Amino acid sequence: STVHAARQALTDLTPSRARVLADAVAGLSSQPRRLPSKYFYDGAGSALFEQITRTPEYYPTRTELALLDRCLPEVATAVGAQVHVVELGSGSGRKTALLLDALDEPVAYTPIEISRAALLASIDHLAPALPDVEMLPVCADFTQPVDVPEPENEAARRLLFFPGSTLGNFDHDEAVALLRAMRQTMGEHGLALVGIDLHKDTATLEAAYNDAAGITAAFTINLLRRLNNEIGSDFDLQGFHHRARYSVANLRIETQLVSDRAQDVSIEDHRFHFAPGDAIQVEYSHKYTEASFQRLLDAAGLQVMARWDTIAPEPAFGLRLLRR
Ligand code: AVJ
Repeated sequence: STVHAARQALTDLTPSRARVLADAVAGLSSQPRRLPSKYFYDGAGSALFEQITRTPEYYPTRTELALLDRCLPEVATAVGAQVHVVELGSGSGRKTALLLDALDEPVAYTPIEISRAALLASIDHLAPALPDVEMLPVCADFTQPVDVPEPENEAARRLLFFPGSTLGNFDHDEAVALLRAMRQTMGEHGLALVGIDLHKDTATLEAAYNDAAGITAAFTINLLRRLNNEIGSDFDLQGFHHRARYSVANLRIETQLVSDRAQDVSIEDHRFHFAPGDAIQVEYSHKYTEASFQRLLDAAGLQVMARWDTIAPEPAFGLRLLRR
């Protein structure tokens, strides 16, 4: 079956236990303490993220879906026929379905996703409806170099798809490195469609990362559960709480796990002491201005070919079609 074929074609570069362990120990040994946000996304974390996207406070997903609906016909015209879509952090593939539907003869789809469970589920969903699209899933951390599989149709033009403002999880230098790598992956004639959440009032932003039902808090705490399961750390899941605040100076939501009391955490031979109120920085979600995004593009050697922005009173969110 198509599904079976997709599973067979899976390129599996899931981060190893040793890698997760080394990153966790390095991050907790540094000052300020931090843990990489990419490790939010195990099977449970990806499922919690999908729940976040359905909370009333988390506006980015529904806002971007509506914006995609408006802009995809123009994107399809700009990109032309015979496209190989390469998506970074593809998650559930909900936005991909819209994109592949809008394109003229998409020939291949390469989702690059760190959560193996989310990746396989997305292919199981997408493949049956798109029998003519070659599915080339890659389970990998897209911040590391990834060889994009070559589709059978070698003439296909690449379209990189990076929605959701996932770019916002990276600081300036990381974002520039990622955009440069994307520029390379696009090739001379490729394009990229990138979603960016835009700077707005603090109340709207902080509500989006502190939903009343507590799903975002559960998503943040799940990082500790994942580490306990995978690398044998002994974080007390009841001993830390989620905190997400908007820094206007840095144009980003800063999400932390804050220790409720004095406690020690062990990972193999390493011991980490936390005083009450000590924080671990776990996620940045940058919100862009025209100028802050342009700075990244200039540093990466990319140009805006077309742009779409939401219209007030919708929350501000943008899509940018990029070329070299
Ligand atoms: C999936 C990375 C775009 O940063 O807004 C949602 C993840 N974290 N709520 C974001 C997230 C907390 C989300 N991205």
